[in-house]
Amino acid sequence: MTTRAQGVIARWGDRLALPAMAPRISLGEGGTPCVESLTIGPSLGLASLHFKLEGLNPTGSFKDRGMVVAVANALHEGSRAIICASTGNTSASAAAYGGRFGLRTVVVVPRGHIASGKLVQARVHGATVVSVNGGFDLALRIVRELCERHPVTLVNSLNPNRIEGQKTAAFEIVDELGDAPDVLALPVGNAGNITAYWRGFREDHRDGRSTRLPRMFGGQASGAAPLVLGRPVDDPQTVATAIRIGNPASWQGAVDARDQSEGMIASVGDDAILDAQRRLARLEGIFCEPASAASLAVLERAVAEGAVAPGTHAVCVLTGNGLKDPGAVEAALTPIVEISSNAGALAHAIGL
Ligand code: AN7
Repeated sequence: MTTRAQGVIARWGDRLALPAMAPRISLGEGGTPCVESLTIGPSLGLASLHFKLEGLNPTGSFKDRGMVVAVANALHEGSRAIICASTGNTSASAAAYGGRFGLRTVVVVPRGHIASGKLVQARVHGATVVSVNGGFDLALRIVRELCERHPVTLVNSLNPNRIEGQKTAAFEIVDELGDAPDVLALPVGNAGNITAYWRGFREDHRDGRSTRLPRMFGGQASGAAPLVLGRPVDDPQTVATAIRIGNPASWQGAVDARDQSEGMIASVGDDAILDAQRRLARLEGIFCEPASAASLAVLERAVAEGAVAPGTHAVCVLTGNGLKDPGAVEAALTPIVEISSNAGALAHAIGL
């Protein structure tokens, strides 16, 4: 029996397309809890709702699952440097693993649209941080071009090792719940994760580890919803900066996951995203980042529209930790009550 502390490669290595001689590295990623909803799931009439807390990975997002596999393969191939374009979480993950395993790490981010915590992570772990005057799609384009000319390993999800590592989250859900859920809801940005989950669930089903295949429900922010519109978006906008992406690299993977699973990719407004984020925090005790809350928002939309029936077993993937992006919630917080330093003033302030 392997444990969380040993990481994704130790636990799932025999089910990953990773060369046998690649180093078995880890930062303790994976093994995240699937926590049952106490309030929101019952209020939606669901048979069960679980939240997969991917914000509890070492760098605070699901990206670590794929990054460890991509970095293991980069080391195996003798690479000395890794690079990615990122809306924030990939850069934080690349920086941490690159630092730990002695690789030069370069991250390219859209200027002014990265959550503060993610940018601090990339820098504190020692990555070279470069910002571009444009969005993620531009950053990815120039990074890909650079990788064609220079011996630097691309660790965006175009790197197949990333998707391989990320599919392990589906394995864990099947393990923990005893079968696949009826519905899996998750945010969709560059579309690597929905591609990875669908692969993981199909492999479990093929291998007899699950009896069901879940319907895949993807949430895109309404200002950044290329997969909903069916065409790239030039200037995507959303408060959920992690999924501020107009031309997803894994477009076909997302469409296949949606269509083969008889699921849906729908847009949700920034207001619905922030409202879902706030209710997760207040009612369930879970602080995820805005993009992550798009999973709940899209599930709620599907229930409201009758696309998900009462009695369904659902899982929402909460992809990243809310602490990364305090700026997104600050405006809506109730003010701190200021008092002078005595018990009488305290009692008065709290209505006693
Ligand atoms: C919290 O870090 O694209 O659909 O560069 O950080 O697999 O892209 C992040 C994406 C969802 C979307 N939730 O996943 C990046 C980046 C969070 C994220 C997504 C991201 P994909």
